[in-house]
Amino acid sequence: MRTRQQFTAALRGCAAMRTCAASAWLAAMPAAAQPAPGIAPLNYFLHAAGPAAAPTMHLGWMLTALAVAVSLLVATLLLVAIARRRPRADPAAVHPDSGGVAWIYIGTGVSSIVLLATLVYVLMTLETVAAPARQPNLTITVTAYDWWWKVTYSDSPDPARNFATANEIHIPVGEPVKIELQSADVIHAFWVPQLAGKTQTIPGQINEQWIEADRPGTYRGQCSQFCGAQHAHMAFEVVAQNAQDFDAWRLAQGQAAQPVSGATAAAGQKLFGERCAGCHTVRGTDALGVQAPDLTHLGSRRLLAAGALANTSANQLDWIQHAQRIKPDSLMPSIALSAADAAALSAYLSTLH
Ligand code: HEC
Ligand SMILES: [Cu+2]
Repeated sequence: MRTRQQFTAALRGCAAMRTCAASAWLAAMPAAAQPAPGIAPLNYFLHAAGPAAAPTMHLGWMLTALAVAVSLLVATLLLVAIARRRPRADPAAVHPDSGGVAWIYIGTGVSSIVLLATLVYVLMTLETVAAPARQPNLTITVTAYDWWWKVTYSDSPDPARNFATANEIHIPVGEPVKIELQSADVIHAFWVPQLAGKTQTIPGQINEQWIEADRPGTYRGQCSQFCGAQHAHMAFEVVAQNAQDFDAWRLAQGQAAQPVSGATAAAGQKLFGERCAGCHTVRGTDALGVQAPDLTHLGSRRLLAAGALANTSANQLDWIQHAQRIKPDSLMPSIALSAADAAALSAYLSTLH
């Protein structure tokens, strides 16, 4: 709610000018998803949280410093040139050649050496982040869809630890993790700025990426290849946990949904079977749809609809009834529900934790 008010206040100026259609759209938006603590724009430029990201961040700093230094140097030389302009009395005067050409040689030489050194540094950085220092023990498959991420854990010999979830990737801290990237439709790109560079997901091809987090925390990820109307609402989170917490999470996610008890939740489950099961899976039930996020442990996720909303009961109902307003063109239809149906569905969804 706070976010919406801040946005609305910030946009009041342009709304008054009647030039800003976005303000009306924002006013119609439900409470926006709050970023996890510590997440701010440009955060990735100031903080790297793992060995696949730190070298590129340092490279970014170095290139920025170099660009600033060159700009300052050029500005200074320009000022000197202005100060030493031709005498006003004789604007056509040409100075006798007093070593000016030497400066061209010096400038070209220094620029070439600096550019070459930069090239070497860039290649060394690429080499450093190309592969982790040791072989990853965990492989996660991430499949990009318009406009959400399917996250599949399938590399355990124990089938209870294999499952699919959506938009939230958990990893053990301090371990390199291999990410296999696929796309179900168009080209997207997987990017967790604080953990690694971006890698495209291309239909019909498997790309690879590795990420590693030095410390526990939540790291924002974002699709970084324009993929259609809701490209901006195609976020996800990487949650890095200590080994024990990660294992507990993985075991819990592998469980099927608990049988429901109570008439309202049972009515909600029936409704789910009729209206939602064609697209969504709830493991342990007849709902086996594969074209949409697995909802078996919906309640365990922090955000809803690829980062569009905070995951609360109210937002779940709002999303189900107004998906096309919240994410226009999304492949989830807006579903009209009577008050009784909404209550039943909500009771059922709250059992999926
Ligand atoms: C035509 C297929 C389709 C139907 C029918 C459908 N959904 Fe969805 N649903 C989707 C898709 C696709 C998404 C992902 C949308 C996105 O984030 O862009 C989604 C997302 C969701 C999410 C957010 C999941 C997450 O992890 O963030 C919830 C909750 C949800 N649907 C509930 C329902 C319920 C409840 C019903 C039935 C009343 C339903 N859906 C019917 C396709 C469908
Ligand atoms: Cu995308």
